[in-house]
Amino acid sequence: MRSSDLLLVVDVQNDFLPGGALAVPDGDAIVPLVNRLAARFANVILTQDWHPPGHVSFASAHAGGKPFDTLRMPYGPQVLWPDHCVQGTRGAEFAAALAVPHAQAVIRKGYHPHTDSYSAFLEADRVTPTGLAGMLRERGIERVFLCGLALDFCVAWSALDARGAGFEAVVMEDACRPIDTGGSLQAAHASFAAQGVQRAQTADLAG
Ligand code: VGL
Ligand code: ZN
Repeated sequence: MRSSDLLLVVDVQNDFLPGGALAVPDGDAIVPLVNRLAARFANVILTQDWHPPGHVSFASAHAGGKPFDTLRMPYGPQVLWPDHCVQGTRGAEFAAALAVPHAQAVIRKGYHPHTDSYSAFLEADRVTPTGLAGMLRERGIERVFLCGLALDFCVAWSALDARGAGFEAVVMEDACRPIDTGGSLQAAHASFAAQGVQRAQTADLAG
């Protein structure tokens, strides 16, 4: 890997693992791959979905709202989710088996009560930055590899926004798992092709 490469480890948190509030099927299977992958990068940043109680993305916050329904918000369509990754809860903690002690920063996202943030770069209003793009630019990062959960939501939106911010983006597919609801996985693949997000397997990585 080059010194201008960075691995972004997206939302490897208890609530996205089997038994969690928003379990991604087979999500726990990626953890050993993520650990091995991260060991090859000098530059690693973790993201952490981090919602206040009653967050706008929770079905429970809307009268008659059901998980996996879509609601129209001022900033666009919002999928409603079970309550998940509530600040300070066990579900919001990183998976116990995640072993990335050399991670350099944790980007928390989704902490504004009325706006979701799948992306590590831009909130769902598509204008509020998290600050990650500036951090990466200041540090001379040019290429962002991504792994984690869920492929078709937080990984996909982060990869697309990495491209939008001028970085190369490479999704390590075998170190991700999708939620796959309402055509989300197909849509992610189409956007990757349209926006120049590369798709790779961990075994493809040289050096
Ligand atoms: C995520 C749905 C809601 C994700 C986060 O990490 O992909 N998905 N919040
Ligand atoms: Zn969330």
